Amino acid sequence: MGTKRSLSDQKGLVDLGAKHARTVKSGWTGPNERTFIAVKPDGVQRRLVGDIIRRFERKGFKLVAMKFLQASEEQLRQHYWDLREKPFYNGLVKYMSSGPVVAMVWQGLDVVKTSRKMLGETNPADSLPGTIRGDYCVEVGRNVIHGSDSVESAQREILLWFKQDELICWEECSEHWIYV
Ligand code: D4T
Repeated sequence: MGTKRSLSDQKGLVDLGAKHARTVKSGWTGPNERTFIAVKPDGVQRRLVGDIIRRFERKGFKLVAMKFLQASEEQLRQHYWDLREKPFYNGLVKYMSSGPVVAMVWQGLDVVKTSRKMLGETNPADSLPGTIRGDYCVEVGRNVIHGSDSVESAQREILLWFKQDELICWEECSEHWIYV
């Protein structure tokens, strides 16, 4: 790393430079596990952003990055590379690039697995009421939200959507009421 080490790295675990939130280093395991969540263009158009964020906040997960953007077809082709042979791939890329999305990184214990449960099944018809897709959508091609399906996918997707310095590691005051 040498001279490329960030200021917080050089200071050790805690960077006291931030005025209102202490920033801390984060790994990828335990309570520091991260996932990539995106409210898709239909979710944005249907004014679901606030509710979706509220669900993740109330669950106890920590927001570490968020941006509002219209992604390029190129970025979405990379994002959905594993699905490139599927018949719905081109339509999926077009729909995902057709309007703005809210891209987020959430952090917490088992956040990848738990987020997938909060989202529901890929097909909304298979999603239980109480899940995001179970409550807010009906068709697989307009299923309002994306969530990483594994820790490895999360790492790849976060790298694709965010620069390192856009991930804010901060110490939340309620942490000791969420984790023992
Ligand atoms: P994403 O990746 O959007 O969170 O969805 P899932 O992880 O739940 O499901 P996926 O990768 O299998 O599908 C990606 C994306 O493609 C759309 N889709 C899927 C579609 O339009 N038609 C289909 O038949 C399937 C299976 C919906 C989600």
